[in-house]
Parts: sequence; C-alpha cells; structure tokens
Amino acid sequence: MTTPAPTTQTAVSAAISSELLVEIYRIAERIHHTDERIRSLLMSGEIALSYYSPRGQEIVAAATAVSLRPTDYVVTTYRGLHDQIAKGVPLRLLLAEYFGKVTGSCKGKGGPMHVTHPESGVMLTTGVVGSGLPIANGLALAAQLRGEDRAVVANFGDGASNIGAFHEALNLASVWKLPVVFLCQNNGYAEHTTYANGTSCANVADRAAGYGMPGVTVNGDDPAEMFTAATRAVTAARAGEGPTLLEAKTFRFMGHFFGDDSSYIDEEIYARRLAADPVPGLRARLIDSGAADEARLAAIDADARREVEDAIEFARAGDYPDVDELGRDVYAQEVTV
Ligand SMILES: Cc1ncc(C[n+]2csc(CCOP(=O)(O)OP(=O)(O)O)c2C)c(N)n1
Ligand SMILES: [Mg+2]
Repeated sequence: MTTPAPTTQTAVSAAISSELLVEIYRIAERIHHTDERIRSLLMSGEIALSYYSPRGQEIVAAATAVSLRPTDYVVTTYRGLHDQIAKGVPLRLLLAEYFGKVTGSCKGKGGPMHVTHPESGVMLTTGVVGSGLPIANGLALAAQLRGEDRAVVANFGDGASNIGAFHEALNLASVWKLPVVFLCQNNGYAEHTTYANGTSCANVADRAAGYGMPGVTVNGDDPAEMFTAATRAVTAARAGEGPTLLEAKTFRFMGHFFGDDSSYIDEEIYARRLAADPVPGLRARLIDSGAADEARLAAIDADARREVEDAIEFARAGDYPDVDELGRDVYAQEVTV
C-alpha cells in the first residue's frame, strides 16, 4: 500500500534481475548463518551478551543493501546484525566485536549494541530507541553541505516511530530536503507490545503525510518489492528530492531478546509467519523460477557457513583489549586510565 505522496519522486526503473535476487539470497544466507551461530554460542555459554536476533528480517536488509553504494551510510539499532552484514562489515571484525576482542571493529569496546565501521558505511548502532534518526540527519546534512553524492538509510523499528526523536527528525529532514531514507522495519512488536496496542495509525508510513514526504509501505519480506521501493527512495534522496519514509512489513521469529519465551505472540500468527519464512521462501522462489539451481544455492549456503566459521575462529584467536584502551577513541582528547 502506498499513501499519496505530497512530493513527487523521480521515476526509476528498478526491475529486479535474477542475478540480483541470487545476490540478495547470498547476503540473506550470510546473515541467517551468522545469527544461528551467535545464538548457539550464547546457548553454549562461550559468549555472554544481550542479543536481539534479526531472524526473519534478513530480506529487508539484504534487498536494501543492494540498492546502496559502498559510500552510502547506514544507521541501525541493537537489532542490527542484518543491517551490518548487508552493508558489508567484514564478518571477522563483526564477530570479534561480539566476542569483545581488540581485533573487533571497535576494538571490543562497542560490543553488539555499538557496532560502527565507517569503512563499510555503518556509522552507528544504538540501543537508544529512536536516537539514530536525528544522527542520520546529521550525517545527511554533512553530505549535503560537502556536496557529497551520498544517501543515508536510517533503520529503526515500529516502536521507535512513537518516540519524539522520530517526529523531530522527519520534520527537519523534510524542511532541509536531506538525503535520508527513514526505513522502518515494522516487525509487529515493540518489546512485548503489539503494533496495534501502541501505535495510533494503521501504517507507520501514514505519518509521512504530516511531514511533507512520500510514505511507502511494502512487504519487506518480498525481495523485489523491497528492492524497488528502496531504490526509488535512495534515488530520490540522491536527486535532492529529500527524504522518504519507507515502511517494511516483516516479522521477528526469535522474540525481542535472546531468551524471550515469546509467550505473548499469538500462536496462529506465529505459525503462519513461520510457514512463510522469507529466507527459505526466496530459496524456493529461485529454484522454481529457474534463476538458480540446487547446486548453486547449496554452494552459496556452504560458503556462508565457511565464512562464519572462519570469522568465529578469528574472533576466538583475538586478545581482549588492554585496560589502557578504556580512555582511547572515547573522548576527543585521549584520556589515560
Ligand atoms: C529511549 C528508549 N526508550 C525505551 C527503551 C527500551 N526499549 C528497548 S527496545 C524497545 C522496543 C523498540 O521496538 P521497535 O522500535 O519496534 O524495535 P524492534 O525491537 O522491534 O526491532 C524499547 C521500548 C530504549 N532502549 N530506549
Ligand atoms: Mg518492532
């Protein structure tokens, strides 16, 4: 469903090719295996951390990432593993950061809640709900002032759309025509509260009208729909047409946090969503359409597993940071601890 757009968007042809669908599958599988292994490492006790699985939301991140350039920026949340992997944070650096090792993307000082890797465009991961949106504006304003041809994707959840920072950020981004795509990954829940119990409108994208920007709702689990909508929004941002509020409807299979018993989730809804799991769904679609055969997809799956095991070995081999790292990279002026 698409709400009437108060501003026009550049018409773009964003037809999706078979090869692009395979690429989206490749990225989704990498996310899928990494998430599975992180959960098994948590189960075994080898690592201990707060973890918010993106299982079920892989296609949203993968189909968006292929609409972006390496120089584009992404901002994400604690539920951000899929966004980080899709944008290209090297798995070794990512896993080492999860392990808290000095070889991690933030020298083990950020952890999963604060993964940052500017080289791949992942500029922020935050646990403060809604706080990434004004920061995305800042990144976009910097790009605009410097005349850089760069778009910024701000990922957030449906719950975050009820936070003041969401409304402030959309307003200013629209006034200043900032090159931002506000990507709401609407997985139906904010912690344990259903969407309808906490949100005043049928779709998050309906709120775009109040801020004078296009609002688009798509099935985020459909790679073609997601890719087309993301490409349109990114193209509009680059063309100086300003921001888009893009809402990707999706579902999270593992509850809010690792260990969540999900007892508050309607069993019938859960079973229906699980039957439509988007990752095996894309795999079946690729085979049915003849875009890829079983052997090619099996090789992609095996590569993903190998990459993840290699990254885990890399993370295991790293050292924990020395105590003198505590004050480094944290303040503008280095603090000696
Ligand atoms: C400012 C702020 N308020 C409250 C919280 C507690 N909190 C953590 S996650 C969460 C729910 C957010 O839901 P949503 O935006 O839908 O994201 P999802 O977890 O579904 O990806 C809340 C309220 C927080 N971290 N930050
Ligand atoms: Mg949510």
